[in-house]
Amino acid sequence: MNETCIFCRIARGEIPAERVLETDNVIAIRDVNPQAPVHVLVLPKTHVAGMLELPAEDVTWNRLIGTVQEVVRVEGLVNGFRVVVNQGSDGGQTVPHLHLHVLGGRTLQWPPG
Ligand code: DGP
Repeated sequence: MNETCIFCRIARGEIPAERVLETDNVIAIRDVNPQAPVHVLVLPKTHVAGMLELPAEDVTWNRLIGTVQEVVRVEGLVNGFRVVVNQGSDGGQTVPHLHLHVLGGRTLQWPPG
């Protein structure tokens, strides 16, 4: 855990967030600044700075993707959705704790900016 990381603090319950789903290892919360009718962040409870800090074989990836699938189901995204990881400064990452954005509920444009 990271004392000052905002997503660690949300995971610990120190900062409120609307939780969509929670397992022992992963939480799914609504983004405070939604970019689509459904905008949920899926993140590990333990601190991981970004994609490159989590080995490909780590079971956390399965847990994150499993939670994305469950979010899609409970949010009823039957027409599709988008999963995004913003990584590093060029990728537009603002919170250095790995999180998957799940966006849906409208037709999404491509390419992103
Ligand atoms: P990124 O730019 O990919 O690092 O996305 C960070 C997202 O986190 C951004 O869309 C806004 C969201 N966010 C930042 N602070 C909070 C917070 O305190 N609560 C919630 N629910 N979302 C937050």
